[in-house]
Amino acid sequence: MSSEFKRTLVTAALPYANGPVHIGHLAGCYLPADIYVRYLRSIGHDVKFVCGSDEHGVPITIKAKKEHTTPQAVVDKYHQMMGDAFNEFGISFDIYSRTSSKTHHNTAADFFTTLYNKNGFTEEITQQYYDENAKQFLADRYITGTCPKCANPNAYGDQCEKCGTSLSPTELIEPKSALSGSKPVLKETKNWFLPLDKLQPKIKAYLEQHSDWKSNVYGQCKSWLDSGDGLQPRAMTRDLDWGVPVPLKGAEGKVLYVWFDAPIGYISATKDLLPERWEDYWKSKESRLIHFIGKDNIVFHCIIFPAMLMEHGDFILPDNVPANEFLNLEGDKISTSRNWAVWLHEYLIDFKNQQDVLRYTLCANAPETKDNDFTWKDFQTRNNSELVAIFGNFVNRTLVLTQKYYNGKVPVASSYTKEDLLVLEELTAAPQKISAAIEQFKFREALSEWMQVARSGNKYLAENEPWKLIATNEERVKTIMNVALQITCNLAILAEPFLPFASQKLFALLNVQPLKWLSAKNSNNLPDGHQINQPELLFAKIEDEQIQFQIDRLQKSKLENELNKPLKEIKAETSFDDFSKMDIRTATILQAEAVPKTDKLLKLLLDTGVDQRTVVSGIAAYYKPEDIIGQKVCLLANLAPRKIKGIESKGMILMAENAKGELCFVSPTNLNFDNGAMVK
Ligand code: B3M
Ligand code: ZN
Repeated sequence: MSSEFKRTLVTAALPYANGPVHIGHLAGCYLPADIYVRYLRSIGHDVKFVCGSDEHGVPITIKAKKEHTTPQAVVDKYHQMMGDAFNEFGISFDIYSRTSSKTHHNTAADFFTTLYNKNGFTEEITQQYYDENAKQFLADRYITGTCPKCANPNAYGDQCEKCGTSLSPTELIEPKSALSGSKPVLKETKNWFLPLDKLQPKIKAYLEQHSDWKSNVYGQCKSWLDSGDGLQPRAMTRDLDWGVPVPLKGAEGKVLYVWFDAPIGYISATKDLLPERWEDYWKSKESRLIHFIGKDNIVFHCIIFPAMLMEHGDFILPDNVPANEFLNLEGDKISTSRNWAVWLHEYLIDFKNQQDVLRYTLCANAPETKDNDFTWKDFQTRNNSELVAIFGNFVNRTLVLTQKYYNGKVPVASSYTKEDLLVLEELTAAPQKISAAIEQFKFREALSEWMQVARSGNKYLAENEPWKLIATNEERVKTIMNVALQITCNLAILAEPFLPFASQKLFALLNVQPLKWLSAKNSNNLPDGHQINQPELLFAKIEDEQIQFQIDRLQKSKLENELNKPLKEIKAETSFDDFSKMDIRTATILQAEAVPKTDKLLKLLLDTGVDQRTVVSGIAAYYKPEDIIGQKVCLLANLAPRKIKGIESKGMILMAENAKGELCFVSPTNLNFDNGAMVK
């Protein structure tokens, strides 16, 4: 750890309080932040870890509308739920605060006022959409319309989710207010902008001092700066009624832009945590500020927040922003609205007390440099083949043999072989290797170095076979078991940042108080004769059925979701002339029978009012022949005849098909309609 800094403030992105926490959140930001902080604590560095709920912004007001409740009720519910989930997964925040708190409102308003008094904003009058029925300005998300790029009729004022284009509300064709459905009108409004264009040179200089940042982060920042027109002024206030009120006369009905107030939430949380000492962490050159975030928040933490801090003048700037990429789930983007996610509160029910398994899998597979995929199969393999088969197996054999041979007392190592010394050397070199990786935010590498220690331990036991040697060379077995026990103890120390629950349990089994990182440089942490406790398993095998259950649940939610979605897209335009060529008319099924040697086809005899004819139809999966005699249907009567399974089929019965591919008849609602009535 570089010694130029006396202390470190670590922040993790403040999650929007509008939904529960899923594995993508954990892998993207909270888990790496927690590993980092636990490691710093273990080496004795002065570190504070702050987070909290982001309780402002339009998504929360939209959620409240949907649930017919107030934004406050929404954030109260999810603030509690998210805090609990983090806690249960061992995310060891020193404080989990919230941006609706009084401290935060005051801090954010004061910050704004300071910038305002320093002429840090430009005032601009712009035209914004206004809903005359609802009597309010509309946030971009509250306006829908047709995408000018891909003609999707349900694009939002900030983005078309179909083609991914970023939009501004005025680009939408036929805009509609999501509040009242009415056509919004453009109306003038005044807002305060951060002149990022003017600040660009300062921001550029700042970023260039940090070319050592992770390449995915630095690259994204560079492309913002270097893109066409460079940075643009950005509104820091909004016409909205949910958020921190703009502390200016004449700004009634306006609040601070959520991305202005949210990062100030880190400051407010530190104030709540350390009312007397918070400034040490924010205003001293000896302090280091590190933001853990997901990649969609990079611009706000690397450009906009530093710009705000620079303009304010009292604060240090972020020293590093180790953002992760995204975690996908079973090959698909995680999506709250499509319920394509693994929710932490659900995981805890299905895998009780197995938080470390998820922590391990998410870290081993973390999206550190590129998007990555979580699969349940991989989760099972990581548990069964690594945590159980390597780490768990090694620890358990060591503890069980110690009980069996020495009644749980650490035996004395009388003399080491060359091989023993090599193993011990590797062991005491491990903390340095793991530290180096963690300090560079390479958590996957760090974890794999840790697992390497367990692997060597496992190999050491397998090669030395103390269970055989015990019959012939008792002295040698004492040394072997002493070495294995020292490895076990150091594994507990080094596991702590990654697997805090297993680490704690292992210390308890070894009957020692948790030791700090530096102790892992020793290979004699367990003194001769020290009494250990009865062994217990650290990890249990995860069975195929458990994994299948999870996969089925995901598939089910995918299906349910598809059923609720508008079905397929509307086909390309057709002309009325083309439509009129089709002779569709009502008919009645007179006879029906299965077509032999097929499971899909029925042979039907129809009365069309003009003739009787045979039609072969692929509906056997949905209707039994005996049930559809007398059924009124619609028939495309002039379709060219074709032979199906040797039967001449004349025409096609119209069927409706849902997203699951199920079929049902389309038929006249008035059963008195004669056969042969034209369908137009
Ligand atoms: N709430 C966005 C998010 O949850 C935002 C982060 C704020 S960090 C200051 O992804
Ligand atoms: Zn589009």
